[in-house]
Amino acid sequence: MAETGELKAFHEALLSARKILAVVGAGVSVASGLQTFRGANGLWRNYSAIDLATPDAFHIDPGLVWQFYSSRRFQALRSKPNRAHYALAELSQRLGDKFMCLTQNVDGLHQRAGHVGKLLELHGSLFRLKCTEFFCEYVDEDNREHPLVPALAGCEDEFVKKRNVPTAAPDRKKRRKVEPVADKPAEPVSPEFKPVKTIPEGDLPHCPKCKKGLLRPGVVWFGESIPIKLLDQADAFIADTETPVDLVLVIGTSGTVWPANGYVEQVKNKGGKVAIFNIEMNYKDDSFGDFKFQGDCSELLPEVLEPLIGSEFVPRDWKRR
Ligand code: BJW
Repeated sequence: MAETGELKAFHEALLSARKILAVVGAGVSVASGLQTFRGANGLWRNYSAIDLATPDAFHIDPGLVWQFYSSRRFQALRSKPNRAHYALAELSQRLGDKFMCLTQNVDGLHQRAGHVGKLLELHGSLFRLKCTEFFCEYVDEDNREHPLVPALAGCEDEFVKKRNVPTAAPDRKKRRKVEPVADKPAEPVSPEFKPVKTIPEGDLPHCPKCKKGLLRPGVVWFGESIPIKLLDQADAFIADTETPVDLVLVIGTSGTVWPANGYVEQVKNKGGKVAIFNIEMNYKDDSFGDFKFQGDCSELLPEVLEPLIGSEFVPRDWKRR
């Protein structure tokens, strides 16, 4: 936690900010049991999560990439929002249009915590499905079935200690909706090497509209463009000189991916203050942030945002790990 003087200065910036931007990354969902991309946890069956998040990986082996995303969908569905998600959701409710959250996360936990208003999922959603056929525009915006097809059953618990596996284990013969059943979020562990099964393309999810195209996860992979509509909304929020963004909260992200990291720079270059919340102070160089809060953001955010959000916003059934 920051020195008292730094916290006081941060609170002054927080309370006087005309608009606030949050740029959020995978670290925010760690307390919910989900893993980050980079570092020791960014592995899936000995593949780098980064290498699997590319159009090339999907082109070369869609079965491999689908198993990775099927596992991620399952993990996200069975996890619960944590205190960081609830703190940001409360901020969104209190500040309305004066707050925008740019999340790089695709797990849907912000919405499940009650986030309202300007929440932009820059990198898409695990629960959106899109057809890969060029002329087919099929999109399923909110599909929470698991497994999507029988061939995708069996790769659910890669990162999960056995004691946290839900009592209602997935019925691999039937498709079903996954309910979050564990009070305690699953804890990520280093995955051991397990060979990945080969799935013929015909057994993967296909488009119900054109009946031809392979479906893909509606996420934004490296080299793909973030939807222009989202970029325009983010630009408009930051470019508005009448009501500038005076503070950007950079939460649980390594800041290595563009354009998300570019928005932090833009606010800084326009004279806004930067507050970094991270378990490790690895964001850019040492001099980058005006305020630095090192630690688990699910612990830090509710505390440092308290002057704006109060302390009564976390649901009663939320359990600390
Ligand atoms: C905690 C914590 C706790 C842990 N509490 N903290 C060369 C130079 C510059 C740019 C480029 C370049 N070459 C290519 C580019 C552009 C490229 C890019 O940025 N590449 C860089 C890697 C170099 N960007 C793109 O390609 C983007 N598109 C684009 O630029 O389009 C241009 C275009 C225009 C028009 C037409 C065509 C193209 C798209 C980027 C999409 C990124 N996609 C992914 C996958 C999404 C789907 C999925 O989830 O699977 O997004 S990759 C991956 O990285 C994922 C994440 O959202 C993203 C960011 O990662 P994040 O969230 O920061 O996670 P980590 O793991 O890196 O960090 C976690 C942090 O949490 C760490 O700091 C921990 O310490 C911390 N932490 N526990 C607080 N408890």
